[in-house]
Amino acid sequence: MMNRSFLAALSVTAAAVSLPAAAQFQKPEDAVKYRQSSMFVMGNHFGRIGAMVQGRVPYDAAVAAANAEVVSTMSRLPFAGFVEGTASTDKGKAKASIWTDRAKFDAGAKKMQEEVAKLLAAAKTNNLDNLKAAFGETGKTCKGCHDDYRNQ
Ligand code: ASC
Repeated sequence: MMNRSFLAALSVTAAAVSLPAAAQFQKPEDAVKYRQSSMFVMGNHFGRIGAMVQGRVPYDAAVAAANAEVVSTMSRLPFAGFVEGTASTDKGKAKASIWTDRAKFDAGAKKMQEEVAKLLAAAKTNNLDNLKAAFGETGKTCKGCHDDYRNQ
């Protein structure tokens, strides 16, 4: 039953989702922290898959798939944190070219998300060779944007 408070709650939710990214953060540092945190968690779980791919820990298909699920979820988060005014902040390493070259940056993000989707699919095949191949392709998309858009 769609009562008034349900509809009010729904419209609040819709507004939160459709607000510009900048409005989700109280200050620029929060946006930087958000994107760094989400990428940190993504990298951590990607790295756990890497440890299996590289034979540093035994291959366990269920563990690989669970980690790929986290990578997949996290892969959707960082980009809301790339708001204007956060280039070269004290803590951030983002290059200003992200904002002058935003379409290319966004295309790189999309490519990464597509490869992560393939990584998740590969993880679910329970086949280490599939996982290795998808891990390599995904890693290239991480590195590509880091090379272009992250200060060392
Ligand atoms: C990782 C990680 C990255 C990528 C990149 C791949 O585990 O944190 O940024 O892989 O190093 O080349």
